[in-house]
Amino acid sequence: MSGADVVEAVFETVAGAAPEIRESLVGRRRYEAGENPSGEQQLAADVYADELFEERLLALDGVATYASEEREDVVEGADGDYHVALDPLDGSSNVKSNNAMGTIVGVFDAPLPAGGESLVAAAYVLYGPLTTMVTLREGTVTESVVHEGERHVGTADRSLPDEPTVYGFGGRVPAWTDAFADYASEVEQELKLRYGGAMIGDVNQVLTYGGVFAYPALTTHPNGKLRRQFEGIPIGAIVEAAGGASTDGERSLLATPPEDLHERTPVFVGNRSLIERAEATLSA
Ligand code: AHM
Ligand code: MG
Repeated sequence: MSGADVVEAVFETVAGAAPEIRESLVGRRRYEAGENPSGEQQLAADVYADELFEERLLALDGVATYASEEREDVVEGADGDYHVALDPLDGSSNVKSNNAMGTIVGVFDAPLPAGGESLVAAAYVLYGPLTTMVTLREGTVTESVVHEGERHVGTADRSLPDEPTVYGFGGRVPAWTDAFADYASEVEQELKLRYGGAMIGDVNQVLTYGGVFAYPALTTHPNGKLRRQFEGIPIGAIVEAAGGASTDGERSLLATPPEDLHERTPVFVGNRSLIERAEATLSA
């Protein structure tokens, strides 16, 4: 199978599973006994989504391994040249309050952990009032509506509006660094707050309206909360391909490969001018 065929098969599989993931939430809003490798409590819905994607994606020709935020190690499949990294249910704590959630996918042509230079395609599903899927392949960002597991293309070449409108910043304000608090107080004067507790929901607002989403370094958690492999790199790549920019505070999220699969990183994505200002303020 060519790389393009493998990517298409991964996207088709993820879209095909989306209605089942949605349906699975009924009755899976309770916490499981275990924790994920980042030490966070797992919901039954996290575990279900992880197992479903593992089984379906490893069954595809060309997919050699599967890694996810919900399991310690990379799982080997058959031979193949491609490696998929998933956040099966991003923002899953929103299941209790019935707010948005997502699935994040990165397809790499090198064994995981792997950085932005090995990313061949990325996508996310947003379980909102509609199920939508945003894909990045060959430099183009496409938004589709997922209906009965099929993608129906809405916008074929998605790009951030030039004029930014919204922002959303994670972490408790008392845990923000002084430099980040300075940046936030400037942005607050210019943009409108939109924060939903699921990165995918918040990033999709930035893609739609322009602006900036950040989960910064905290005084309590110097590398922030989000994971570079599963969240930072795929989302950084999508926003960059849509004409925006990303940073970990110093450089593009795609510039530094993770040393560890579950490594955390500060994440900033949005309009280039806002990302450049973040880098300037944080390094001052
Ligand atoms: P998860 O992947 O375990 O669900 O955690 C990541 C989520 C992001 O979607 C979101 O941006 C962040 O956690 C919200 O965290 P907080 O509740 O601290 O605002
Ligand atoms: Mg996540």
